[in-house]
Amino acid sequence: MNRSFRQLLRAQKPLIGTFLSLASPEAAEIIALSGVDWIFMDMEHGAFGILEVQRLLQAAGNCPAVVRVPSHDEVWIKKVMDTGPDGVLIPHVNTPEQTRRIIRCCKYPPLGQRDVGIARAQGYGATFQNYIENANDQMAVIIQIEHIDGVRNIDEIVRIPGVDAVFIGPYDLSGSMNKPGQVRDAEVETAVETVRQSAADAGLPVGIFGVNADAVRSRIAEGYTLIACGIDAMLLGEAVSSMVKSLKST
Ligand code: 3PY
Ligand code: MG
Repeated sequence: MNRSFRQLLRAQKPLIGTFLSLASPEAAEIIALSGVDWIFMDMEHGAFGILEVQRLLQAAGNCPAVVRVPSHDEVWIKKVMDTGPDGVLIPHVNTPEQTRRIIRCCKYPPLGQRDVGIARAQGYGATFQNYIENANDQMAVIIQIEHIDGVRNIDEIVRIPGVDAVFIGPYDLSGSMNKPGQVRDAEVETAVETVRQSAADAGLPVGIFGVNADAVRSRIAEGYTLIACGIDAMLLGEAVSSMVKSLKST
């Protein structure tokens, strides 16, 4: 049997993925065919809604996909989970109380109280029982730490049952420290390392975002395993721009 994304995540070997921010099933398909280990579908900043997410997941096929929900709102979280992603990523988690509430709506009993729907995740009903019995084990719940308040509370947050991984958002974290965009600033780096160490001590996989390969290479050596590198729109823009520059300079 194929291992689920959550099981791959728990094996703590590097998983290299990239951001999908364009509401394009073709872009999802192209990325899925590119050899990535996972796709980070971004509903928080990407211009797409629930139906687009479902189409993007269909286009991604067998490539694991994690959807970042736009907010902690239970309505968003349950709708996204019912489209059948391999994981959900919840941005801006700052407190243990928020984390407990998130786990409550992401996990079926006994870990939580997830709503019982019948949608794409449950094979539109055809695989309902199997999904209900296995979703807690197979669908990853990843919380994102990206504010200094979350860093302060990290030791308690990582010990809440049901948290499957921690993902660091260095950009928002730098903003919360009044250093927006300074992701390699020494104080921001110390905060990032505090989160990584705390999650590692709790036995959780840790992920991080970087805009390109140079930004994430050292993170892999530092023990991060859930790597989100680059954004589809930026990658497209950079590829076209470098082609145009090379032709214009000849
Ligand atoms: C951030 O860096 O704030 C992010 O959310 C990247 O995932
Ligand atoms: Mg962020």
